[in-house]
Amino acid sequence: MLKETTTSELIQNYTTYGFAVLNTLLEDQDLPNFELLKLENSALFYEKDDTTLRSLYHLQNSKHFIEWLEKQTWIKAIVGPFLGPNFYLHQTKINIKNQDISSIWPFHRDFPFWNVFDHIPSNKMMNIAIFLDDVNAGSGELIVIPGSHTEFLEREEENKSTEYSIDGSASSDLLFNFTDQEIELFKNKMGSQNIIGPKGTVLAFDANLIHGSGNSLENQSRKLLILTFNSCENLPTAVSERPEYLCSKDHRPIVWR
Ligand SMILES: O=C(O)CCC(=O)C(=O)O
Repeated sequence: MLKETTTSELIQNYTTYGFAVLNTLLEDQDLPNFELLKLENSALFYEKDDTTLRSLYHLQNSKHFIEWLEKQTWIKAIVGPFLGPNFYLHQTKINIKNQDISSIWPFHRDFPFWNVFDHIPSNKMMNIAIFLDDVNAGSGELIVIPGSHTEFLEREEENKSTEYSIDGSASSDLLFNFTDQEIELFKNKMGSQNIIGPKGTVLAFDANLIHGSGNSLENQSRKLLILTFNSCENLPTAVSERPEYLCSKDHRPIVWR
């Protein structure tokens, strides 16, 4: 089990750069079982060929997942200082990377999806990403722009009038993305970091951090579990039109065992 990490360094990195990689790994036996999650009623999202699995959403449908989650008290220790004692799962998914170009995630921030489409008022949210496989350079690793969580372009104001679509929410044709020039500007100013690491690596990242990933040199190269938490003090102000698997309507706080 991951030790309940002292949070001061994590809080400092997370606040300054918009992300933090934990200094301990989850052991194999402490990771959820992907095959069980796939069997237990998760929502499956496919690539453009309609055959290759891109993402498994709404893991909350799985008894195995809930039993696993309730035991991860280290999550409470990391997320609690930012979101307060009570928070719930807004979205869960496992992204599976492959060689096809449609496997990319264009550079984007997450919070516009949750604010504009799901009516969550403020960014009292946090992503915890857990590597279910080793992630190497070229295996479709996540790339982040450190510090971008507090730097916005003026034109991002227009995001507020974007119409939602399923493809625009979960495929490589993602809404709220940036032009190549905009990303170059951000990278020139702030640099970028490729997040690689062994299976069991844990990354916490801010919902406004600009991040994305390319396709992979290998097939089925890595599975990345992403848990998105929202504070119970930051409930949506209206009901989202998006399906339950993209925006959970269950706002009960997680109970830790
Ligand atoms: O799996 C990835 O590489 C990126 C996922 C992502 O950016 C997202 O789910 O918002």
